[in-house]
Amino acid sequence: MMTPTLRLGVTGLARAGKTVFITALVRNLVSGGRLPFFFPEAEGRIDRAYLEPQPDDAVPRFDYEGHLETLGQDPAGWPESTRRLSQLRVTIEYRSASPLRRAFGVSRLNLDIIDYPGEWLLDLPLMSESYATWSAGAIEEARNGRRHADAGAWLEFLSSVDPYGPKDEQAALNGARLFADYLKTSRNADHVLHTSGPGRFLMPGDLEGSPLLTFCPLPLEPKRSIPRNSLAAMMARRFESYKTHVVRPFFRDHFSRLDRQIVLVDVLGPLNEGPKAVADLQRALDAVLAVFRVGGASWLTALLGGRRIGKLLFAATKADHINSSSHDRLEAILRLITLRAMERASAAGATVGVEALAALRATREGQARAGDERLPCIIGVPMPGERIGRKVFDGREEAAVFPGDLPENPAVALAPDAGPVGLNFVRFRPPRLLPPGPDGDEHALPHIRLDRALEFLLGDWLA
Ligand SMILES: Nc1nc2c(ncn2[C@@H]2O[C@H](COP(=O)(O)OP(=O)(O)OP(=O)(O)O)[C@@H](O)[C@H]2O)c(=O)[nH]1
Ligand SMILES: [Mg+2]
Repeated sequence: MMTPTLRLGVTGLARAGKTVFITALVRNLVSGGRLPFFFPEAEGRIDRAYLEPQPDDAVPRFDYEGHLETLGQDPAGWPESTRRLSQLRVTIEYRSASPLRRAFGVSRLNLDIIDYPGEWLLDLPLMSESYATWSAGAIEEARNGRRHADAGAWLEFLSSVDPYGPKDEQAALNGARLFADYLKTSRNADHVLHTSGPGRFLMPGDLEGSPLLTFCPLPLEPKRSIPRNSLAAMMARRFESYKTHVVRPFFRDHFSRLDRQIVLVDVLGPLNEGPKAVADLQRALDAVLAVFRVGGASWLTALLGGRRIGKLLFAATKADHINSSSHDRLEAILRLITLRAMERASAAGATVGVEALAALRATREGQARAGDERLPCIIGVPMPGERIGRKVFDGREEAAVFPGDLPENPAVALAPDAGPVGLNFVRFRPPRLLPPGPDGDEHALPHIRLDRALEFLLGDWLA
């Protein structure tokens, strides 16, 4: 009999925690982990799990070993931001929980996952946009968005060209370069920013220098028709080519046939930045998630065909940055941010879950004395250059941090007139990976609720 394949979509904007999540998931399956709430493992029904060659020869393999090596260095480091697409297949050999199926012996399941730069996800909503609507939105964002200060040179360029004038390759090249510079500068200045892309302008991958990226938005007059051979006509054609040759295949090949999806969201970074950053996150996620075929049909999957996602888990990542007493509040805020997508999915018949997790737990909880009081804090090694108050950390010293409290009422996090939540948000070093014990057994990696996520996503398949 053929081994069934489960395609798990790990969805998340840039820096959401996809690569770390996938690495931790594979390591916990392949080398065994402490997973009390992942029942197939806890009940001892998983015989073994191993990496198989990835199914698509044209797609590079996920660099699992490389990422583990980075985590295992002394001092330990996090994997770099992802620059290209990669894929992996884990085969799980297990014994079913049902006596009848167990009688047939060991069962197998292939788990297929892809990893990709989070920036590319921003492209998916472009599929439903015309050049004119996209231009209007992007120009509005450049004029009035959070990073309008970075858009000066590009906006100046826009005021110097006539979209309805004759096409001009040099103008297209200049415009595209200034637009890309603006997107990159704002992104570098503000790591929690989610622009409306295009994603390849931020992370070109193998399209670096490609003519497919030689376009930018232009200010168009709503009812005026675009003459053939004008600059606007040329830009619009290239925008359409980008959709046809870049975005559509990316979606069709990797997202249109998912069985399960986990949406990873870094809520804490934007929360710390303030309500505008949270609103940006919400807008970007909402646009991206509208594309997926969850439960029923979406306009895009209706067009391209594909499977439907039956189970969808929303996960707030990096929960080890706050005390466990705040995890419920973090979940409540994520619920509110993704409310629309969640309601759409439930209404279409998908099973939806929400969870705060840390795929790789970098801190432990403790108490610190402040006068007579004992306050709950988290303890870890801040990355070099991180600061709390005036103290700058060297990357080796351990510190006890009061992370601060999340608001009890999640709506406060999204209220436009509220201030930032005021978290002490410090990047911590990943935990030390200890070498295998004398019997060759690998040490389990620390995590928060990764086992519950696995149970939600895989448990029923392995039952
Ligand atoms: N403390 C902690 N930090 C985490 C965890 N997961 C991710 N991070 C942090 O978040 C950063 C980004 O994680 P990645 O897994 O690289 O994020 P990504 O979604 O793959 O990002 P792109 O490749 O840029 O799209 C890491 O470098 C860590 O600093 C976690 O479980 N705990
Ligand atoms: Mg990554």
